[in-house]
Amino acid sequence: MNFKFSIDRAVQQLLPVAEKNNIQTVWDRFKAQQPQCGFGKLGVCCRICWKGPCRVDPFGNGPQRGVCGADAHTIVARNLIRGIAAGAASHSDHGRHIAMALFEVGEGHASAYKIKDEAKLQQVAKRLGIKTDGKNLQQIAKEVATVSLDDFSRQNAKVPCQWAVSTMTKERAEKLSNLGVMPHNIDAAVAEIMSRTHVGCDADPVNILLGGLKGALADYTGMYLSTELSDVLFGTPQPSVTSANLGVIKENAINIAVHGHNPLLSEIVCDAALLLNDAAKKAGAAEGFNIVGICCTGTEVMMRHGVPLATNYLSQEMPILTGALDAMVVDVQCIMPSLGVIKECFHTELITTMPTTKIPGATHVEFTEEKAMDAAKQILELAIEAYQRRDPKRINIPQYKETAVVGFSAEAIIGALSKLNPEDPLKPLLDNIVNGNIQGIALFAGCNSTNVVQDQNFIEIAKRLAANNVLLLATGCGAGAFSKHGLMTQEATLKYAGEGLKAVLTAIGEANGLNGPLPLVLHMGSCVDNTRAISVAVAVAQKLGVDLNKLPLVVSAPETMSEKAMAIGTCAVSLGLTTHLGTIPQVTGSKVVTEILTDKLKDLVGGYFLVETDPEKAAEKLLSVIEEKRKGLNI
Ligand code: XCC
Ligand code: SF4
Repeated sequence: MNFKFSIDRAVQQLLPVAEKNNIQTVWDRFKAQQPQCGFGKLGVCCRICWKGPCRVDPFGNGPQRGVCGADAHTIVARNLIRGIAAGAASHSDHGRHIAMALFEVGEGHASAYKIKDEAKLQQVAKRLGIKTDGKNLQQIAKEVATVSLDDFSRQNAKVPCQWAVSTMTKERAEKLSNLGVMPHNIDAAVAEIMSRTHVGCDADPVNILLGGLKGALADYTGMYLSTELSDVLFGTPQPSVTSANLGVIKENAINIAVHGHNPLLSEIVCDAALLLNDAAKKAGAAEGFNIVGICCTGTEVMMRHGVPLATNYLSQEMPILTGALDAMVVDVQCIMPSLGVIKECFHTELITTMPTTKIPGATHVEFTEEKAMDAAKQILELAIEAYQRRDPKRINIPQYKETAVVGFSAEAIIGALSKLNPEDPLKPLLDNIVNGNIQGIALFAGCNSTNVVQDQNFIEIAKRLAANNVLLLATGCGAGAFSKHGLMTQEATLKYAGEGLKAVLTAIGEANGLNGPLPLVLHMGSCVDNTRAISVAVAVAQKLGVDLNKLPLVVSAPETMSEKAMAIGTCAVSLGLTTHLGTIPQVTGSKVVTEILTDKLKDLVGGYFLVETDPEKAAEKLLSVIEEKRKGLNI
């Protein structure tokens, strides 16, 4: 194979193992798919009804309308917002599960869970306008859960989702309400997208895209409550030191990877592993259980417990190829069906846990809030059994791992800043933005994609921005990339940060008793945790008395692929942020849609998509956006 797949050396070491064992990886399947359908890539293929599939000829020679008369603009817009709806549904379904668990705790059920962060519960209650005087924690939890669940069920369209309006700047909330894109009900916004894109409904691309913005803001609502209520139940992350990449898998331990997105089960698996560690040792594993993470579930337990990250999305098949992974426990989203095939070649037990995510070849251990601990114990037993089947001759653990300082929740960042100025923690940050030590802030988010060399865009763009004194934040598989490649370390700050940025990170680090700076990239969590970054941005904007679109803050999703990423990206744009995409979105078959997304939205909401596949050019463009925003603020 003559093209490079990944800059991750652990992946590079294991690909020949796959080849030798005749195992197809994501990259083999990508190659087998070439050339991929050009109509699909442009977004001009419609399969919405059975008169189709219809496709519009992008060169203008063939048909320009589908059988029903839909043109390229209608088709592209409809396809895009259906993706946004799926993304919003995924994030908010995750949020619903967390809210339901909190409700159960409030009712005195779900004994595996408790309220771990009382202060956060109080703070959330206050934000949602819930009176807490004289109420006990359980009551408050129940009311917070109820108000959160109202955001899924409210029928009065005049009352907006409370998690949305209470978390953005006032100007932003008003702007979005006036545009008619502020959701009143997460589920209704998703349903509305499905209904308006049914055959013979909305055909106006502008109107369709506005429906997409509303869906993206429903996504925002679901993400926000997922993060905050997870903090209430499992604790708000604080900085800790851990490590990342396949070298975290241990030969003399029973290795269990937690993979997916929802922390409800993985949290309990971590608890149970501590309880039952002796059983693992008795089975012959000197180091007991070793829990490692993949994708966002991995990130959740990494942020809260310092569980090391095995890998991010695109290389999720690799842990099995080490021959030392005894079980992979998956919940929902971003889990490749290929895992069920690949694990057949090894001893690894693949365990699905959610009724909506079953995979052929996997063992299903159903998870419920009520029986969470039982499920976790059953999973550990399956892992012990699998460990007995392990073939020592096939073990091949790439000895690559990097230190990663993680756990930068908004609270942790404000806490660190408060060591410089206890009365006004944001002031040191603002002062340094104004004096130019920090030129701006970039939030890296989103996935890996086979369309680019894995992790490369993240690393290249980040290094360039850091050298130009941009403060870097990251979530999701982007954060996974940075942690695997050693950019979440103090050494990276010393090596790559520009002088101004280095001085600021060092001042904060030393005020916090670190012998040196904060890490170069601050790990803010999983994809739903993008709202952590937004909460910091909103606080900064409020302090400056401006709306979000005025801040020298950019978002970059350089390897984006999932429908959730479409929703998050559109949400960032709706909030007023310039959002870079490093893969070509499947919309370019419509000039109208492309122009709206990359340009016209700027007038409407202040944010827009900046598409640039070349990492160097992308960094330059992001830097000029930051400069333009600074000029706008007269700094
Ligand atoms: Fe999935 Fe969250 Fe994308 Fe990673 S970043 S590939 S969505 S795991 Ni969310
Ligand atoms: Fe074709 Fe219209 Fe049906 Fe789409 S909705 S498949 S364009 S007939």
